[in-house]
Amino acid sequence: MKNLDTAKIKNIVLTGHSGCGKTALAEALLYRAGVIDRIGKSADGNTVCDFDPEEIKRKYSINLSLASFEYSDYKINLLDVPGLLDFAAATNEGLYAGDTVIICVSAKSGVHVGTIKAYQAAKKLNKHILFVVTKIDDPNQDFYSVLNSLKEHFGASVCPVIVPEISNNQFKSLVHLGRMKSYTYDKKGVSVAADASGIVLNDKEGITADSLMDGLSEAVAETSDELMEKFFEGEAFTQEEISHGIHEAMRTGRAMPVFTVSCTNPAGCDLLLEFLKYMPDPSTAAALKATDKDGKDIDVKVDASAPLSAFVFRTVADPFVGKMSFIKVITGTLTPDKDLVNAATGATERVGKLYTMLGKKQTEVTSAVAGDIVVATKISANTGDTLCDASKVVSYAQVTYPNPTYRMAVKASKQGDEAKISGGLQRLLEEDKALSFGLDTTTKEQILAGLGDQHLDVVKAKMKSKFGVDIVLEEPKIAYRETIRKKTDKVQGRHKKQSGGHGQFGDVWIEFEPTDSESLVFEEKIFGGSVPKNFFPAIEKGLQDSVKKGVLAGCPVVGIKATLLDGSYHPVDSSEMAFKIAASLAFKEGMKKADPIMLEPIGSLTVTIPDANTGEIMGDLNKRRGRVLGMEPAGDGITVIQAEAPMREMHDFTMYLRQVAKGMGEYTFEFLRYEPLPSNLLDEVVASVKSDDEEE
Ligand SMILES: Nc1nc2c(ncn2[C@@H]2O[C@H](COP(=O)(O)OP(=O)(O)OP(=O)(O)O)[C@@H](O)[C@H]2O)c(=O)[nH]1
Ligand SMILES: [Mg+2]
Repeated sequence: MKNLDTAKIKNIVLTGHSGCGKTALAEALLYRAGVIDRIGKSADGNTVCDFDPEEIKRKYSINLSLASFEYSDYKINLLDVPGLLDFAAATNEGLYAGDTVIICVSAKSGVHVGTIKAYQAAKKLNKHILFVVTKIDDPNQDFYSVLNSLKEHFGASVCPVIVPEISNNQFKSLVHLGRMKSYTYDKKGVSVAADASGIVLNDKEGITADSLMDGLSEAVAETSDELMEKFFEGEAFTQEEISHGIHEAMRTGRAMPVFTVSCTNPAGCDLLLEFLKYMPDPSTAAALKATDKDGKDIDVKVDASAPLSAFVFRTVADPFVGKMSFIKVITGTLTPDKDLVNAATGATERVGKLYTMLGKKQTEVTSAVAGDIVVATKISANTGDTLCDASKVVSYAQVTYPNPTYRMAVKASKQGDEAKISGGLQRLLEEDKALSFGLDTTTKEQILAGLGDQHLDVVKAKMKSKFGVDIVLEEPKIAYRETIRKKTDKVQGRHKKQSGGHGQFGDVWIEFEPTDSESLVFEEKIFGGSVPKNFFPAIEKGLQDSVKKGVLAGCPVVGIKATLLDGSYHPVDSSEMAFKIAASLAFKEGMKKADPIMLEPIGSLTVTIPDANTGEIMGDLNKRRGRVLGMEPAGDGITVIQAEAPMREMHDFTMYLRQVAKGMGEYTFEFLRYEPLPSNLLDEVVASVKSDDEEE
């Protein structure tokens, strides 16, 4: 690919609900641009963008893929991202790198949570938005309802530009409202144009092209004072004014144009490709948030004339190629073999080779200008790092990632594979920022957390295919505790064994009582040397060992104080070991007499949900034995609920919330404190803890 100007680059990210046709649209655009000579399908596992074996197996996207190609004299960097919420980390990385966000909407199923999420994310990042209605060839398409729904959800700046002619519920042609021309397509997506004046767009509802011109005319009028005046005086725009106005409205982001395509029987892809020229180039896109070398907040515009700075927005850990880093050049020109500074670590870094990507296919390039997106291999920088020229160090703001709330304990299915698990997962963590992995110190389990069951299922499959390790995912254990509620009288622990020769003798009287301290508190109040001082440490050690396993379910005992009051010893038979055993006998006896109870961990919960879901979520929290502490509107139809809930009831909350709030809910949940376990749950919990212990 030849060297380019920033002005000739278009970074387009394809977003939308899962299954709406993003990967198919990338395929159709590549076909129409002459980059590929046949259109692959997700179902056949032969598309350019879904090349990962897991994507081929599952028939949906799980990774961000980049398909760069030349069209006219432009370089289009298409970023195809997953629609499924489990893979939202990749979606967010794509949204960050793209300048124009195409939100795909199926003409069959319309606006869904994925559509709304894509819109909200694009708005938040100040990106240009373009709606592309796909699947117009489908016999169950309902384009004009979908168009109304887009207007209802996203307001008056939704502006139809390319709309279908539907006759007898069948798609006939695409009408370019700006040119008032209709386009009919052959099997290869090549169109023949005809005059569309007076055309009826939908014979069933009598929708005419003229009736759709209002939105378009308004958008055109807003592009200049002169046109606005004309609009208010009711004068018709000339064809040229409309055409220029649409482009201007798109370039400036005043209107959100609506296009229509079929991806499988390609139609409309020629018109869409042509329009992509009018989408902003990287230098006219919104500035990026960054901090300078002194940590001061700055805004940076894409600018080829400034010293180099480039942001690593995605990392792939490929067992064969090594590490691949997807980089967006923000300022200057990135070239191999130059010393750069990694602003995150201060380390000097050299980029060896640079590639442009077409799905999995790499083509080496010699440089990448500001605004371009390329891949570097084997660099040490990580996702989120900025590489810069030493003369001007900046750090770009991070991509925001969803919180990994879906937790599973991870184990090796084969003994001895434990080290391979952490090695493999460390690599996967580099490429997936919505994944976390670490030891739960309370339960001693390795916990893998992600965004949902499909997410962790893919991690499991990748561990097998990339690192050859079979992992097992299980519901994590709950870290129960035991404690006492009553002070005991002094309790005896006496260990005496006479088995010929040397005997064993230890005898202690200990009093047990509740205390605030989590760890055991040990005191001694021995008078007259009934137990010699040198045995005190052994007695304390005996108690310390004992509190590791309580008498109810064998869980650690917290909040207990032991005071050694009395005892006796034998000048020959007493030993440290004998006193340790005596102390543990006293402990067992003492705990039984001190009204022992189980404690369960309680977490602090913050749930952010659409207002309409509050009733249902509150009811659900009640069923989970949760306590709602407060509920506050957070604006924009969102409510925040603060609550506390037992951790044992919350394992499936991620999937539950996704289903109830249709993907629009979020939450955080963190350990807060221990509370007594309700007595009706005691038997069930004791049995489950004991069976877990037996398994080990
Ligand atoms: N008839 C018809 N089918 C389409 C069209 N676009 C996509 N499809 C089909 O819809 C299904 C889903 O398409 P994909 O492109 O994989 O959807 P996606 O948006 O990439 O989905 P995710 O990767 O899960 O987010 C596939 O079976 C496609 O062949 C279209 O324009 N017409
Ligand atoms: Mg896809």
